[in-house]
Amino acid sequence: MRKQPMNSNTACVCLFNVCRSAPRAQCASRLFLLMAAAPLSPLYLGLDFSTQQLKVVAIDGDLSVVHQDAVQFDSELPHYRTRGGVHIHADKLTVTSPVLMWVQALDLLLDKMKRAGFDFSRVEALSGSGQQHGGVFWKKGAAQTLARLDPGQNLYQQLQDGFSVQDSPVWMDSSSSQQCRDLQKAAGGALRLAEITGSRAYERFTGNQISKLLQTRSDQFQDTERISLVSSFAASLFLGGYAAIDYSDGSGMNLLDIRARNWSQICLDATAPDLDRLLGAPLPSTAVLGSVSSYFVHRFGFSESCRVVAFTGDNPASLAGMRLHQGDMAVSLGTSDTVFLWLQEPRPALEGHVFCNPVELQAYMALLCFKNGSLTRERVRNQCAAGSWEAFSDALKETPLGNNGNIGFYFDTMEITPPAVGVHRFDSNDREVSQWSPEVEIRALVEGQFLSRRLHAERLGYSIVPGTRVLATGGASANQQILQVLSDVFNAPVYTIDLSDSTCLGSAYRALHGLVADSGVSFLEVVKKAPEPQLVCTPHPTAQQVYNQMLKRFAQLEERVLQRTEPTNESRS
Ligand code: ADP
Ligand code: XUL
Repeated sequence: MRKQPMNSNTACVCLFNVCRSAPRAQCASRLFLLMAAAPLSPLYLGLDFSTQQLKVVAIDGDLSVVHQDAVQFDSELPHYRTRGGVHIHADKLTVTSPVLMWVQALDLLLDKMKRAGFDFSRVEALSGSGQQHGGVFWKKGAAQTLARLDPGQNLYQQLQDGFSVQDSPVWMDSSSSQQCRDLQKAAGGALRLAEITGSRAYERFTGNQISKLLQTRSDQFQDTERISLVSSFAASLFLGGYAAIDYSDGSGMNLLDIRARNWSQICLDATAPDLDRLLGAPLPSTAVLGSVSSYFVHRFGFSESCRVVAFTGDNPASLAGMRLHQGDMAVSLGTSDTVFLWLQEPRPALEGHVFCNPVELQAYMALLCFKNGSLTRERVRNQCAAGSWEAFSDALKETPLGNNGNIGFYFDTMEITPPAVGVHRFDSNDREVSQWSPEVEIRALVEGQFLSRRLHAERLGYSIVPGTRVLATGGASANQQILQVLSDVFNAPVYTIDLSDSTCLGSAYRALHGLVADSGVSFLEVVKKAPEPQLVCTPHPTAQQVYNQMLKRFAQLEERVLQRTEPTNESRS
């Protein structure tokens, strides 16, 4: 604990609880600890540079949130003319964000906090996250600018000339198909690339964007002295020098060997010359990178000893915010569905992504994205349950586990996992049928969605073991009957966790953990005071038998559906 000078605000707390009411001068034991009154206890900041906004959360040592703020890019920085924080270019494939918008957003956020009376001197450590895959290209000479920032001016004024590329490619970009094909060829195929980097080649992954820059705008590439991810760019602003890319966010580049935890030479060579120098050495996500630069000390009153813990990607930060345990799985049932898995042994596949784990060095996490989530459930609810979630739930209650062998696939739009489209219904003899009763349709949709989540999670190395928990979040986690199907299909208890800001909170937790990670204290030990998830469903006794059988048929039928789907521009070869 920090020592504070005694003043009128300072409370005296006896270690042995014996002299609470006694005046300080009369304290018999004299074994009291001078503890600052609540306003002076240390704080931990978590920032999130997401697609549409920059957010911050401050927590105290008890993990209680004491401050929250945000800057919306579209409305608060309208001169960048972004929509949803991005520019979609005329080819519809290229999607970028102005890097100076992110810099200016940080100026604005810190000014807001200062005006709100936030006491920066109490921040003992900070960390953060960024939208994954986005790349920032620092111009030659920018390191010097960063190291000599003048506290009399804002960051935006001083970094105007700091970037060789003004419009950073972001995760929504899909313009680098050619580079993806080239990389897969150089690595020995899509699966081989996935085995090395955790994912086959994806257009949005930073390595393929770097390669595209080199091939299409080589002057800008030549003018670059350092390449950051959005996360490490943000950390660099606080450090006043280039921050290392952390292993977890670095896994979203198609460049990192996720087992060796270093850049893969094959991938570097296939992407750009001398790339390891431009990227710097990657570091563990728990690493303390240094202290905030004197700019932040003098301009905002940060303490000189305030530590900067490596920033990471938004999905890894969210895993930390949800406090996933080994063997757990988190399912977010939002506009689209995402699945996070904690993995000990990764088994990268052609779908989904395996990243190094952000909170435990030896572990991994997997991320699967499913585009047809709540919007498809809403469409079927409107067609089969007159727009009522209650009637939709009743249909689930009234139909048997396994739906009498009927299996459905519902991809209203081209799915990511697996890359298939259309609605496909099969009866218990695997014969294609064109329609079902509304109740059968509703159960087939929900069972089909969760069988798919399980199939693809298992392909990445996930297995259900005793003690496995499924944590559900997002809008549809309010629906008990949907969660019951989730519990049955996974044969595991389902818990709900109410988190509006898991990325920011995860970053603040990581800041706190970063201070003690080197002494071997685990992340879960540090966050044990956070509220526990609530148990909402347990699996039906027959669930295991029903769905183990069904999963095998589901996998075969999915292959049939895939054979009918045209390949997408995302290279699956
Ligand atoms: P986002 O991904 O945009 O943050 P949310 O996590 O807020 O979205 O989820 C919104 C979705 O939740 C809506 O599209 C809606 O279909 C779904 N939803 C809300 N309430 C229910 C319910 N009772 N049952 C099933 N789905 C629901
Ligand atoms: C993950 C991905 C997005 C971004 C933006 O692979 O592309 O989730 O991290 O949130």
